[in-house]
Amino acid sequence: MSDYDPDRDDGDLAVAPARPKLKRPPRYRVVLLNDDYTPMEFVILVLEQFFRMDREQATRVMLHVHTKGVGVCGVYTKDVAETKVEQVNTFSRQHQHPLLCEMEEADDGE
Ligand code: TYC
Repeated sequence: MSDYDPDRDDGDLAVAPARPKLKRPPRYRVVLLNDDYTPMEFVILVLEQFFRMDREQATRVMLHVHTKGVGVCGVYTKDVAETKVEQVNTFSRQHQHPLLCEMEEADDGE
C-alpha cells in the first residue's frame, strides 16, 4: 500500500511551469541605399570601418547595393543601429558624398 493520496493537501505549492514573458528586444536592419555619385571605394571603406567587414565582404555588399538599390549592413539593437546610421551619414557628409544609411525594424516573426 502506498502513502500517496492525491486528495490530501500535503502543503506542496502548485508551481506553474516558468513561462518567461520576456520578449527579445526588437532588432533593426541597418541598410545602405544606392546613389549615382558615391564612389564604390568609399562605400567599401564605410562597410569596413563601421560594420567590421573585410574587403571581400564589403565589396560583395557594395555591389549588391549598387545593383539592387539597397542592402543590409548588419542587424542590431535600436541604440546600436541608431548610432551606426548617425555615424555613417555624418562621415559621408563630411566627405561630401550623398551616401544614405537608414534603419528599419527587422520583424522576425516573434
Ligand atoms: N552606384 C555607385 C557608383 O556607381 C556606387 C554605390 C554603391 C553608391 C553602393 C552607394 O550604397 C551605395 N559609383
